[in-house]
Amino acid sequence: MLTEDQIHHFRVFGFLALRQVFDTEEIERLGRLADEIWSGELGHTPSEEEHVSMAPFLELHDSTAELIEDARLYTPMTQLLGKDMIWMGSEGVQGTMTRRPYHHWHADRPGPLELGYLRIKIMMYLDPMRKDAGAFRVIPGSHRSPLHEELTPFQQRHGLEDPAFFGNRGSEVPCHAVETDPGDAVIFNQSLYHAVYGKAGRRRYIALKYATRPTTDAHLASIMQYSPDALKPHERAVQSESPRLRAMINGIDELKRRAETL
Ligand SMILES: O=C(O)CCC(=O)C(=O)O
Repeated sequence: MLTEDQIHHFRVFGFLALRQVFDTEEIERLGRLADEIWSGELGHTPSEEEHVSMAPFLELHDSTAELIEDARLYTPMTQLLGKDMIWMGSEGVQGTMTRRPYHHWHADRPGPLELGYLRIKIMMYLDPMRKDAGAFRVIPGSHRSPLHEELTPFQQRHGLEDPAFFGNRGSEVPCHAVETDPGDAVIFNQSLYHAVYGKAGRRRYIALKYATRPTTDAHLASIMQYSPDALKPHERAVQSESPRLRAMINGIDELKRRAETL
């Protein structure tokens, strides 16, 4: 359960670190299950240098799917997104999504139209992350106008090999590095500008995504633009008997039909 202070922190800065949500035994078990899923799906054990990115991920195994509705994550999500929130899918990544030692500054949901539709991603790093060794860096408050729009040049350049961000190297942009240990969870608004520098070692993470239930065509258009697969939830989620998961999936078919007519 989030406190009022934590809710304010999230609304104002666009992110929140929850410390030691899961204990060592739980996180080690999750790490073992994640390794098993990666190895099983790939048909081999990934080497330390190998980049692996799977979505959906938690949905691939009964034991990991439980995390989606674990009260320690689910309850904070309902506080921030409402009890009628929807499930947007999960990711399991070893390395970075860019397959590079860095992931330059970007927002997952950029642009002024996106600021009115709250989507949240939870990052759970299975290995310790430090500022210059793979930690999740954020520009606090960049999920809000006018800072968000002022950072548009970052979004335009983040795919380049060695871009300058207002004359700075990416790793020198003023920011807050959310250093984490396994068991911590980082919650962020997907319109927040974030980056990663200095991937070290295996760098494994699991991500969970939730969103406010869409109520307008603009919300649906945004989902279709950035994450159309979220409207096609994995069979394990669709077949689930769990009231929480069912509530998060409920009505998605209808939303998908509406979205397809836009
Ligand atoms: O690799 C990470 O820790 C961050 C991933 C990221 O930037 C994203 O999911 O948008």
